[in-house]
Amino acid sequence: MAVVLKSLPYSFDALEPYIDAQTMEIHHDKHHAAYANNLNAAIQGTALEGQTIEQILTNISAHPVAVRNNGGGFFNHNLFWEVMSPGGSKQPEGDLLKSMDAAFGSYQNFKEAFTKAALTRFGSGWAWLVKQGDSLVISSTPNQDNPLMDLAEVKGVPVLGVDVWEHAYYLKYQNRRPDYVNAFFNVINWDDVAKRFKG
Ligand code: MN3
Repeated sequence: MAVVLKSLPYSFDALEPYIDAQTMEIHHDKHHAAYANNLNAAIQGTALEGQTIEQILTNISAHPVAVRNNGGGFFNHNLFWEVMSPGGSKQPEGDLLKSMDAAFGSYQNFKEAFTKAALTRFGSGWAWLVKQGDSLVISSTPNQDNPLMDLAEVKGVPVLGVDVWEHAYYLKYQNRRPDYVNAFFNVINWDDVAKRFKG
């Protein structure tokens, strides 16, 4: 079965002024659509057509690089749209906050470490908050890799991710990745992150 590109769960301008409507439209309708289309082209007629995207990613080292790049891109952007929201809670709460405190000492320490991961990722990639059992760690990956992949340096379940490819911020922020990452914290949907953490 082919993967399907879902519509954004909110309008293109819903995350203004932090993420601009034009970036959201191009990012979803062009970039994310291309990952979905290219993934479908790469798996068409193969045994991978019968697998979920999670199954494909957890065994990614066995598959062609086009599946790695486009499968990662397809999954990562599905997550990215859902962990952002114009509404939702603005700070982590409950069990998620407890685990965050246990892992990093405080929300503020988490924010600093996550920001550092996003800013020090050289070139294109992602920064992640990753669930490992009941614990949390921060990592970053190049290109469209993610922590579900068997070849990831830090493996686990991604519960929050920020896209630091230039296509995610260049129209509004140009070279100012720090301003974009700082703005991202205003649109994180902690309710969705908590749901992923609960599993
Ligand atoms: Mn992207």
